[in-house]
Amino acid sequence: MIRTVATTPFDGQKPGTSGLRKKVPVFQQPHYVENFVQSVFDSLSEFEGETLVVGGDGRYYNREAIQTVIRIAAAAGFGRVLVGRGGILSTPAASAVIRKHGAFGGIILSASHNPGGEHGDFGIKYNIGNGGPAPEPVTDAIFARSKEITQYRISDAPDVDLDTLGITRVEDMVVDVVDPVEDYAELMGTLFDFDAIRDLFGSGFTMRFDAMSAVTGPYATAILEETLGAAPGTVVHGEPLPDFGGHHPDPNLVHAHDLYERVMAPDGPEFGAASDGDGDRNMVVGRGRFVTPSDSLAIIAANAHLAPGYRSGIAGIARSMPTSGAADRVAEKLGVKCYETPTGWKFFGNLLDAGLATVCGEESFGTGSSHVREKDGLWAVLMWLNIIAARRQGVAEIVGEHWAAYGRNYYTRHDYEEVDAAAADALVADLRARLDTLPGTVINGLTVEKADDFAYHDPVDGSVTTKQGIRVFFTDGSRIVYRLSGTGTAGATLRVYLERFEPDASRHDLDTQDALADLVEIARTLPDIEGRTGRSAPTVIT
Ligand code: G16
Repeated sequence: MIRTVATTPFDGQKPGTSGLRKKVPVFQQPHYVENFVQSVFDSLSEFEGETLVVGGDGRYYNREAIQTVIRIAAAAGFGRVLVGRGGILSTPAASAVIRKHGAFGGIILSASHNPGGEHGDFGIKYNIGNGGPAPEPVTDAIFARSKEITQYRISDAPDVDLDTLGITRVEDMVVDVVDPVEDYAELMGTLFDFDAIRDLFGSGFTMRFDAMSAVTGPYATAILEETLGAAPGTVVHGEPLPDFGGHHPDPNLVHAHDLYERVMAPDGPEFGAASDGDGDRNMVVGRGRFVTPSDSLAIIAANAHLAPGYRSGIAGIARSMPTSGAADRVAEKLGVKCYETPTGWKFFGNLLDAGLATVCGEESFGTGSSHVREKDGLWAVLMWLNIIAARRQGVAEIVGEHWAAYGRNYYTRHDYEEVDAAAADALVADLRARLDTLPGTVINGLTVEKADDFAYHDPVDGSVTTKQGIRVFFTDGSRIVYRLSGTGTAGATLRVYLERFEPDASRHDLDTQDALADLVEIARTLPDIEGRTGRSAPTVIT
């Protein structure tokens, strides 16, 4: 039976950079999930009888939320729900399933790289029919609706058995529990030279893939070990756990430090990779060389033609504004355009749909392509394996040759997490107020060339997105960017991105923090980070 339940709005159901993210207890409040999901459906139209894809990264509260989504979807009139077995679907796999099955859209339960567990983070994100995150007009409509919602409609059917493949019904709606890996693995097989990668592993190539007890475990085990012949045990922390084993499932030098150390050891594996909570981020490290996400994007773009799915070349590259300019140099050489978008994968959707870009990437450990409309951790890892297999070179050699050919963009990001939100807002507002007076100023020997607040003009739909980050450019080609994160759940996170281009190959082996030391100092003092936030050092450096 379908019931109509009276409700009142909750404050703050505003989707951020990537969906609504809050602490688990916030989502556990009566009506909280229901209100948001109903607000999503109320913001859409003409989905009667259509298919909705539902799945999540397996974190705490995943199963409960999925049952609620299914009941509300049935009441709203969807014809079919495709849900991953065990409630599991990585974010890129959900995107692949939406596209392959021509679904109307999908609901993904995840807070990505944020910690999970009873007191950890949870999230709900709506993806549209192209498989990508809902664009801003849709998320704005959802938020507006959430502020005026008075009722939701929900089926009182019993829980669906999420662990058994096959079809059941909730009211008139078909619920199809599907294998979460199958469609995704099949897609990967069409893009990459699996035979060459199989030969690579067959010749004794060693790898360690850290799934961080998050969603990519089943995907990596099926593809790397069972299909491509990587040695059993290549995938570690391969079982998705509700609390990610108490770890922070964020593949970077801080939270995947163990992997980094192991690959850097002389007797370690030749190649290491990790993915995040929901499988869309990736970290790549070869013996003796960590690859920054910005370099990874550039190297993937320069070598994509080595993979069968990209043999005819790429149409263009897109990167988020804070991502380094390394990809721009590749685009120039390839004679294609490099688009610069605000942070957030949703901004790539139009470019990919219009065929303007094939490969996209972000400094926040995200890379992907037009095969889906999300960034894709395992895709990036398979692309690297394909490149390594085709070039018969290790990661360090590939990176070294890339820098020799294009120059090196030294790059680092300094995060100040959980700072007082008002102080962070004031810091950015103050920088914004100084934009006109900064050019010409000499700070620690570097002259400011120009400064602005990044605004994006979408070339496809003409929309304009403003206030996407303060950029300070120096006459020597260096750059500092300040922006506030849109994915945190406590206080504010100030991100400071620093970059300097070094064409001289004899200076390509400096330590990144040393190479950027003068910029780091300027970045700290220019907005007086310590005075305003009380923080004398960043909490995370990547
Ligand atoms: C999300 C977005 C990315 C963005 C990242 C960091 O990633 O999809 O596009 O780069 O957040 O955003 P922010 O700097 O605002 O915290 P994920 O992996 O969390 O979905």
